[in-house]
Amino acid sequence: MSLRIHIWCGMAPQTDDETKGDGQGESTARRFPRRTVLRVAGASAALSLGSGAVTASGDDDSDDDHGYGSDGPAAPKHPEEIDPIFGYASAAENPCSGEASDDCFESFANPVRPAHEVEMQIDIPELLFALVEGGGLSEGTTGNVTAAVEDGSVDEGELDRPDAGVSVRTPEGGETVTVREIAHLLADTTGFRFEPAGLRVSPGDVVLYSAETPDHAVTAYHERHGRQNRVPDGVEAVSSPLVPVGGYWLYRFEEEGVYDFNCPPHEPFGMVHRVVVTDEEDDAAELSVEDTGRPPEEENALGSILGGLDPNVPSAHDALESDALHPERIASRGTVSWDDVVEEHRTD
Ligand SMILES: [Cu+2]
Repeated sequence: MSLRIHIWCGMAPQTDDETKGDGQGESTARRFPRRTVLRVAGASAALSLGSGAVTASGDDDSDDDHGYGSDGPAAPKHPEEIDPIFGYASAAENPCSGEASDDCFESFANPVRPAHEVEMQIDIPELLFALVEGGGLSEGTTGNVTAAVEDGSVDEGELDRPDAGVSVRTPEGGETVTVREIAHLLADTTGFRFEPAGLRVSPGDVVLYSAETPDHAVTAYHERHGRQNRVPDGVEAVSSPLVPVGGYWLYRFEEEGVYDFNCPPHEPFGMVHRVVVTDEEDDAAELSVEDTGRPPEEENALGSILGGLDPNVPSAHDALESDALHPERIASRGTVSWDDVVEEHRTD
């Protein structure tokens, strides 16, 4: 696999003192940011391309500020309409970027104002990548740790030599962490994720997709993408481009029914998303699946990029078949977190 993740670049260290009562987690957290759910502070400004919004529909020739004040942030040009296939993508600064609120939604011009936000993230501790890079774990330890966290919590009784130290090379030099610490980090790993994974919207609602880490896109399971059709009848092959970090993609959901999406670079790691379009909280339309192409991926390849440490995250197929993402559950709850999907998978 040729995937490269330069996980140390531009990463704002984040402390999290959740220790799970083992007395070890806190010191680890100081040395290694536990999570890489990346809030790219400053990165969006660096990436701002002024008026360099891109639009598939090409109608970016208006000169007005489309709802941004003259002294506001670099004004992305918003289209009057969102393309029914390609939506509307922008590399300009995202006014919301993980901070969804009516205030930031109002930063968008009325014709394209979103009502919901979905974040595209990576939740893999940096230390795990450092372990892979350094090759510091033996096969036996890898298998033991993977088995001990299979249900999402660390069963210390299952760990062989939990206090044994493992050397890790970091940009600062070297560190030693214990097997126990590695197990807790693995148990907390949920991989590549849309958050929320499941979302209910009303017909006509616009959804803002915020790219918090690189290489994410939002692509419908559709015959014209060579996949099963998993969108309402008549809906075209919806897709965003790859959305640059700090940028965003807008899409308006018009047809009632269930839309299944994946992030093409990360579908092998289970990165999927379901939108239920309905006005009825208690009466979600059923998912319609036509066998027009490949079904969702049945295996999750996260273990292969983590040197064999496998956090037991569901595959694309298993996530979309889960009770957690059942259309009726999404319709009644409004949102379903990826954490719920992972938890169901680990404890079933
Ligand atoms: Cu992705």
